[in-house]
Amino acid sequence: MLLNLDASLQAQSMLVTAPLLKTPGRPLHIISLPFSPIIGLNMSAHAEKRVAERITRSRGRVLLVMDEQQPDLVRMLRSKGIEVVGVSTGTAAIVSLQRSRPHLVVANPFATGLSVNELAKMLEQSDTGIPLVLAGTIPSTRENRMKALSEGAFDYFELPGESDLLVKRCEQLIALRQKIDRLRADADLDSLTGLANRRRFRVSLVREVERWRRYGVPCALLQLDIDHLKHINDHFGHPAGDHVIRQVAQTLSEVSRDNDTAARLGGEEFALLLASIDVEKAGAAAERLREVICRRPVEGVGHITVSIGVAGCPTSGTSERTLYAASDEALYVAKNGGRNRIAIAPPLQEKLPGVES
Ligand code: GH3
Ligand code: MG
Ligand code: MG
Repeated sequence: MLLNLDASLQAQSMLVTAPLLKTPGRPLHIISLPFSPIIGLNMSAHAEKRVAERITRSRGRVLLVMDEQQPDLVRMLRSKGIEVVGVSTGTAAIVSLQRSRPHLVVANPFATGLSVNELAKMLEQSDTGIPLVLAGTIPSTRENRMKALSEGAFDYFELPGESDLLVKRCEQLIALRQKIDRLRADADLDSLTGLANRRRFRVSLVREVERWRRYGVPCALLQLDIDHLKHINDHFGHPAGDHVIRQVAQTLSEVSRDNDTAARLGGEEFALLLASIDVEKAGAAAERLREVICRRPVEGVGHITVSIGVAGCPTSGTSERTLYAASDEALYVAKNGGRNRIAIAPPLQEKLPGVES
């Protein structure tokens, strides 16, 4: 947890009693407090955890759907650097799939409770389109292979005789799957800052609001806009303006937790979607974020400021559209109030009756 919310309990209580918090405005380029990160030790531990996770994620993951353990096959796959994330029977495969997020499924077509057709369809329809390969002890005749291909699998291999061929095919399909994952990740990134782009942000917003609808888990949306960037561009040049944008992005990325989404929505506008957090804590987090950004000088430019609009789900909106609109309105309030401040969207009850949530 990088935004030290606990340290800002005082600010939180202020937010509870004041739905529209405005902090005193400070003129541009004047504050020169030393940069005191909210990140400190936590930051490196967090970064280390992320690196470790990335390394684990970069290894191929295979889920085996078989009635029996397959020690020889598991050993062969491991010797190629492929992790076997589980061995489950047909009926348990769905749960294992969600939990282990494999790159590839290898299934015995005769495993208990398994319909190859259904499994293939389910894998294809999953978010990432996970390929399926069949393997078992019946002979790999032309007929059996043709049946596997017709049912949506990538081939059928006879065990144990064709284990080496199966492992080769696993390596090939995992490499392809990882390439698709990389391309997809790139397509979701903003090229100037490396943050999520608007497209990726929309997906996250839908996911978080859905989590509220299904499980009652709150979330909050911060919309952040750099103050007077036009002036900075005019005064210091466009590359300096780019540098400002990148530094704000860097701070956003440093303060986000794994389940948060930091995005550049376009130009000098950003969003930080905070998962599992109520609007009071989000307000305190926004205030700390504003402080961190304005204390951290940008090389060649000096101190910069940002304005932030905060809206909580369900407090200020319970759909993607209304939550976004509420944080947008709050940002407008912060700008109009003099910039270098945060504003929190008012609770829905305070709006006129009949206003859609
Ligand atoms: P405000 O405090 O009202 O937000 O003022 P502002 O100057 O930041 O906002 P305004 O909407 O008037 O202008 C946005 C500026 O942001 C102008 C535009 O050139 C600049 N901008 C947008 N995208 C980029 C970019 O990618 N790089 C740079 N350097 N500037 C950008
Ligand atoms: Mg703007
Ligand atoms: Mg701006």
